[in-house]
Amino acid sequence: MNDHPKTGSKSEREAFYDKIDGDNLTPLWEVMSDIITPEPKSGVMPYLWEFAPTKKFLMEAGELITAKEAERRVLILENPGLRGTSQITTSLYAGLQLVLPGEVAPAHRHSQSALRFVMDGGGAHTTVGGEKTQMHVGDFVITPPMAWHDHGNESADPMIWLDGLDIPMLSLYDASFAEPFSADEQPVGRETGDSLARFGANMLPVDFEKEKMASPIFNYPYERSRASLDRMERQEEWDPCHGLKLRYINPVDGGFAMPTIATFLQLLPKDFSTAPYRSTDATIFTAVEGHGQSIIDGQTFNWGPKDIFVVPSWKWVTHETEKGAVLFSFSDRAAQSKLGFWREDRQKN
Ligand code: GTQ
Repeated sequence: MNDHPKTGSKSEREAFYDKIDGDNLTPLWEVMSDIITPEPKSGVMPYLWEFAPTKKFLMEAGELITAKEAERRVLILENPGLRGTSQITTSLYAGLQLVLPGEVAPAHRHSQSALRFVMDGGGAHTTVGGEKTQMHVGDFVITPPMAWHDHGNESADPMIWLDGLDIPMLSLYDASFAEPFSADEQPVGRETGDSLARFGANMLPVDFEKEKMASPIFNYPYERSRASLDRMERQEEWDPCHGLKLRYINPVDGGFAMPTIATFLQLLPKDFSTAPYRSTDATIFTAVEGHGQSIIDGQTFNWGPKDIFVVPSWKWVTHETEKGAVLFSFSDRAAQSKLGFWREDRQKN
């Protein structure tokens, strides 16, 4: 005999919730399906920032405040579904940074990892951990956690790059530390190109032992990555969902170049349409070359060079292009993979 046990009425339950509320207790069964969802449920919205109008606003900001006064003169790309949070996705921050000719963005360091993807301009430099690198359009540059970094522009043109940081992840863990350097610029102690020579030739210094999680290479020049795609294109072996897609790696262990953020460069050949794809890592894309169209969760976004768009977690995406295109992208896949919950799904044709 299994008599249904006697339980409380709705009002008795509510009275109970009120009673325990003052002791900072609350019933799981009222919220369980909201917090443990059968599929990702995100406030992140698909969105595209066109480069030209955004650059105009950034140049206006250039007349309002100096890089030094601002510390970093950046317009944050805030997801329309997450306004007021400085987030482009739930776990990532992105912004467009402007350094005008002659300016210095003063040296500081923080526990957040940063990537720069160079968008526009004739040349600027960043110094990271005592080595200076020149930045050119399409270069992917890393600032590892707690590495001193300052940026400068000795060229005649304004320089704009896309910043991607794991700020929301550090906030989630309450693990943010930051400090200024004692001068605007840190001393340069290594030759430009030293780390690329040591670690970027498919070789490692013979007794090198891994100490840090981030890649010891901190500038991945576009010229090199593009040349690989160019050479591979001749083989005409396309991934149905990605075209030709490479991930930037830490040459020491083959993992992603940054501990938390995964970065990719992909080529879509002429007259190519990708098969529907979704993954749990909401992804920020920017076109480096070419024009195309992406359908994200049923919404169509047309893009050209330097436009930036965001694909939320677990929303279907397809890309297509007529004349061919190159896309750079980044996401929190590096973190999700390490933590064991990253997932992807490909629609079978
Ligand atoms: O260049 O160090 O967009 O510290 C946000 C925070 C850039 C930077 C950002 C930063 C930086």
